[in-house]
Amino acid sequence: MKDEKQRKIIHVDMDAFFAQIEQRDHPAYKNKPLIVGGPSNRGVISTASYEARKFGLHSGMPLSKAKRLCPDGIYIPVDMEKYIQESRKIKKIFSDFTPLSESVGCDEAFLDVTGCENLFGSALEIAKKIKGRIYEETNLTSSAGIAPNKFLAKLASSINKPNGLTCLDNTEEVMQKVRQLPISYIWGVGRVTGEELSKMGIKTIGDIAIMPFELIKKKFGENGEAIHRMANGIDNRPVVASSEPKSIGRETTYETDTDHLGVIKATLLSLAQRISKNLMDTQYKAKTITLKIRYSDFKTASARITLDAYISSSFGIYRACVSLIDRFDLEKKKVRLVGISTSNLVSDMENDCSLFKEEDKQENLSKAMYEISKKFGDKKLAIAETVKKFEEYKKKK
Ligand code: TTP
Ligand code: MG
Repeated sequence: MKDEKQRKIIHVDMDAFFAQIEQRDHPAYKNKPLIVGGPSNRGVISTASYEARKFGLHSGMPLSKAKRLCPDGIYIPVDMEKYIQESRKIKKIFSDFTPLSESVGCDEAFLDVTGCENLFGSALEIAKKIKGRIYEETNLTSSAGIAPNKFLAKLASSINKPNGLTCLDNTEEVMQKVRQLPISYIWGVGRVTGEELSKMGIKTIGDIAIMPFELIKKKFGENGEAIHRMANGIDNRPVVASSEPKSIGRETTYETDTDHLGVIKATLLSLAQRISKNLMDTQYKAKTITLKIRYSDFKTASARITLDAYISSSFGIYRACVSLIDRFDLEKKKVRLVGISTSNLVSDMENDCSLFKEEDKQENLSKAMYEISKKFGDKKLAIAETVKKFEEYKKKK
């Protein structure tokens, strides 16, 4: 990590992301209080357009309350698939400017552009170019902040929204203004910490900055240390490049080649369970499932299906594979290896944006099983069908 003074960090955050996309796509929603949210998000607002924010509406507010505050607003459900497409375009633009781009949610990222000056110009010029490219390619506005650390960069992007571009250096002049801001502007100060601090009479960033470091550390632990440092404009956290796996898969080679469909299906279920666990561990979901089969003559064939929804359940992966089985030559050839690969992945960051509809029972069941196995170990839980199929297989051998 470079010396704090030398670092050039840009934070980019899309303005009213979901709402802006809908306003772009529906001229009738332009300049109107638009509220995106719905039942899949447990009846709370995902986001409100800037016009709706004037009525006091914000993300996380129950829709029932929103409708009281803004009865004439336009209320529409979340269309996550659409927002993910836009999110991907934006992330691609970031990666064109620096490999050091860290996603923090579906619509924002930190970019460390230290040393990129020779390629793209100063950090300010880079931020302008990024905002320009985003607008050109998506017709959406974003806000960017430029600073020597992450805390100030995020603060910078948030203070002139929408369509802002702000530089904050950790000079005394800047810090004087920062100190006047409420503590909620500091990362890591959520509702609970905020209330605790407020009980101690701490309201602004400046209030916390002058508190003895040891006191804040004692009361809030590591989080307190970070909060105190940020209040003093210090934040040494590096920008960590987000690495997205392209696919997650597993394969098995049989000790003895088989043509038994039951055995192959049992293998698929077992592989699907392992992949499902891996997806859940890493908090990914997949949309494309590829089934690979190597025959006893070592020839390999594969088939894939792209589903309508993103899944991580073993049932879903298994079902997709079974739907592909007819495409293979299992009547004439024996099978040596079976593999499943899941791709077209979406990550937790999109999950943050309530991507995954809670109604899917199998996804929920799978998640519940995953939680139980995390607590009590894998062996306690096995799907009855897998056990049965493997027992049949063992008997046959
Ligand atoms: P944010 O960047 O926090 O909000 P925003 O882009 O809507 O508005 P701002 O201009 O203040 O940045 O979140 C990005 C998207 O994530 C947002 O459009 C909707 C979604 N989201 C939720 O679904 N629930 C939430 O509680 C929050 C905070 C965001
Ligand atoms: Mg945003």
